[in-house]
Amino acid sequence: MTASASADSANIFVRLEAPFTDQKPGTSGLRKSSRQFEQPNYLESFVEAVLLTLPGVQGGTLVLGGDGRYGNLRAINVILRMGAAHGLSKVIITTGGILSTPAASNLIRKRKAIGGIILSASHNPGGPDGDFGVKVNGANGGPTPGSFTDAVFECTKSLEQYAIVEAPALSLDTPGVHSIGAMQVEIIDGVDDFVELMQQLFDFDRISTLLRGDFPLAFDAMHAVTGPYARRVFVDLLGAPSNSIRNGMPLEDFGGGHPDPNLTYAHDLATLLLRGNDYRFGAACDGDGDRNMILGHRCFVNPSDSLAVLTANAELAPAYGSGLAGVARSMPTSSAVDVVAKELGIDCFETPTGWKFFGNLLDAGRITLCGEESFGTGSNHVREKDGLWAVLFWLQILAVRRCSVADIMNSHWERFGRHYYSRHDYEAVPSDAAHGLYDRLEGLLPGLVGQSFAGRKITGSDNFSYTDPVDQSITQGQGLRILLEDGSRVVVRLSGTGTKGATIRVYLESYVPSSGDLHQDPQIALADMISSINSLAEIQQRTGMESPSVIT
Ligand code: VG1
Ligand code: CO
Repeated sequence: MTASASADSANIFVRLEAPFTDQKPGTSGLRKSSRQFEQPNYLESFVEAVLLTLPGVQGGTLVLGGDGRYGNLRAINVILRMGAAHGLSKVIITTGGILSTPAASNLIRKRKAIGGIILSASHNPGGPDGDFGVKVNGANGGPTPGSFTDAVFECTKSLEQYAIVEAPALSLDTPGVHSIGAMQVEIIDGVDDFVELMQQLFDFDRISTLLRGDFPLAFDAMHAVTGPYARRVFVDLLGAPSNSIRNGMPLEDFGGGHPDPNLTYAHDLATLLLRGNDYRFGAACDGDGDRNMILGHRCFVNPSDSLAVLTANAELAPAYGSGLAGVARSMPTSSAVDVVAKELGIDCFETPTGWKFFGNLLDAGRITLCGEESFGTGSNHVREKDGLWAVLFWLQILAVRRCSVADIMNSHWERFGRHYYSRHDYEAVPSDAAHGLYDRLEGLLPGLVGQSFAGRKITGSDNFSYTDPVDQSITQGQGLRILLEDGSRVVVRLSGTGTKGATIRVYLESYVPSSGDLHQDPQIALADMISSINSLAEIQQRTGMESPSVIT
């Protein structure tokens, strides 16, 4: 695409030959390959639409940073110059442009910004051949709602030009205050405010005593954004040995890895904990620091269970000692937390996938903790999921209870029963095949009730729809559910964060009461349901894949 430019005082208006028509944000922001973002004017088009749509840009303060992936610094430079052209009074940016998603959420709230732009494709790989992304958060610090992203998308489709100023690239090496035209650029240390918040929530002295004792920990930052945060927290403040942090240096391509903290992509860490004997606790975070994986010696904590455990033990953390207002989980997340909430006598909400749906409940004070099966856990301290927060919360519980992670899981299941859970992802499926499978299964749903599935009767089936309890907005088409008589269920969804073809996610859940067998391999406990959904949805035939690309 070519473009022509004309200058008006300091502002340059660059005309687009034709608008981009593919800038529809997904589950969390606009996520595309780095190559797509490198097309002339592509990033600029989206940023223009954001700056035209976000309330309060004139004279407002914006928080800006990213996970350090390839394209981060170029995008920061473009957004600063466009922000100046659009009349922002201030942009707060962090040294090196390194800013985790939860730290950004905190800064937006603390500095009363109009919102923030976070440059990240989260857990997707980075580099010239990887992915890039732009996430836009609002004044509450959380992901902007669907109504906002829809408006941005509409704007991109008819955009004729964008406004930008000329300015040399700023060095982000050290904190300081600069200006671009009338706009102030404040460069701050991105770790300070976040760490201060964590110190308010948890008992650092107590956790430090644990870590200085015989409690070797391995934290894998996956060469992504959490390295500097983890070093400050675990090594400098809590006294863990320096080599506790693995892959702690943020790299533009994440060292060629896939910064997704699960058993497949954080395989080295998983092996250390699940097969070795050197560590008692392991954790990893994703590209932008909002996801977490928790491991104990020979013990993997399923994220749905993690939310339930944090809820059941919340009173052990200073910040949550006075009780929880309520909890929420995304629909595909297991009901493990529901059982705990019931016992505590607090509300438990079920929302569609994606953190933005928790925002209203958090803002309204209806919930304190929330989480997703996709390794996301968080609380009302920010409006994003928070990987390091979850790790600290686990350490807080371990510091008080003085037992192993496996002990915590076993005692939890003995008290509440166990929700066997697994997610099967079929990645990079040709889009037609994935949509064909999904549409066909949706068509089958009404006829399924009363039929047998995995030896049990199907008692319900639908495409999940959500009415927000706070603003009554309705969100439809959030995933196909097949509900069985014993409370087991299968959910099938199409991912909204992939960039290659389509990703089919199959979520499987089955409950065993505390009197049942609590120690099976989930793949075995769920085997009947796995084979039933595979044949019902014709997964192998339609995807051409013998097995899922990722099993959690
Ligand atoms: C995935 C997860 C979802 C999460 C989203 C963003 O979305 O399933 O639970 O909120 O990623 O996470 P999808 O549509 O691909 O299933 V992140 O770490 O990218 O902010
Ligand atoms: Co993320």
